Amino acid sequence: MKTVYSEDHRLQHGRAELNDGQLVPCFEMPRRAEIVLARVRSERLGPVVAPERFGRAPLEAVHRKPFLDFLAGAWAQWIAAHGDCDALPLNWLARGMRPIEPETIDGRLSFYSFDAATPITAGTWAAATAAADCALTGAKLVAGGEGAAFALVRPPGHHAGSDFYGGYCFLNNAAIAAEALRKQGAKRVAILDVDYHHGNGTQEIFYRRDDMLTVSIHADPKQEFPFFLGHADETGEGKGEGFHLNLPLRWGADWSHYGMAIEAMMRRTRDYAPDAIVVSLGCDTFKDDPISKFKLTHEDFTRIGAAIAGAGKPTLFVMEGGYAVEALGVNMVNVLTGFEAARRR
Ligand code: SP5
Ligand code: ZN
Repeated sequence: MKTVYSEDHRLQHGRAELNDGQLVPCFEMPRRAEIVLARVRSERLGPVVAPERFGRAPLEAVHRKPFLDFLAGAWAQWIAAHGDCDALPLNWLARGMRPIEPETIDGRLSFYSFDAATPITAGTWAAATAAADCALTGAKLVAGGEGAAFALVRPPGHHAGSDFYGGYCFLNNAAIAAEALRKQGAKRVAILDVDYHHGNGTQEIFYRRDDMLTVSIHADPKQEFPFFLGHADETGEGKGEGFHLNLPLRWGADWSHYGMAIEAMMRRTRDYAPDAIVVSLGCDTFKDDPISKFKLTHEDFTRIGAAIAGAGKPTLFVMEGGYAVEALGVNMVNVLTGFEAARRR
């Protein structure tokens, strides 16, 4: 399969995030993409192609305009106030407070974000739009009959919602691609999220819709970030009721648990009979991931790819999390080669 990749991901390299009570170097770093690209090449997965540029319209199909304006202008407003250091928020709304957008940059960061681990830098907007363009290029390849494609992107996307950012995510690359697939003729799209963390942004964006199935396997929000979405009783609202499936697993889950969740994910996907699949592909379920508590092995990622191939649908893989950086190339590409090997069978 083709890999869509842009070097512009390097423009997002935050210095520090708040973790376990300390500012530590960002887990979401440029080397993540570089090690995956090296593995794509060494395993001869297929050609690596540059993205086309799609502009604002496909972003506006998923995100609210004021939020996009905020992201595009946040850095300029931040350096005018504070000089050249990463922009992080310091406080958030709680129950009883009013969601009125403030004027100052500190207030606007607080208004649009949900964590202190997602710094905005000089290159954030350029990197995030390049990632969305890679996902959109992948969607175009899949809509054009490619069978499968891989958007090798960072910053990731699945925590970003219609008007909020966080969890290292600014623009929801997978949601933007899924919406583009709908506009290019797919009547139903399934978004399968296998990142360790719940895809809260993706769920929020599509929660009232029945033309997008979202399924997420993730650490139980009672234990794990993002904490406030991803419970098993969230199944959609309005005509979206029944088209959103959450499969939370407890800390310590290994293939004996995860494999059953993957089977449930693929059963629901087959019932839905989508015209295309978008996979939010996180490998932070790996046993050595520094911020996660699942126990998947290198071989388990091959199994995930094979299971997804079983649906037999045009499939776009969009990279999300995975912070055991030295193992990330092997784990990501194992999913893709597992998919291709099963599809040839
Ligand atoms: C795309 C993605 O995977 N985003 C993940 C964002 C996770 N943010 C930090 C979660 C809290 C990490 N705490 C780990 C403590 C390890 N000692
Ligand atoms: Zn994650």
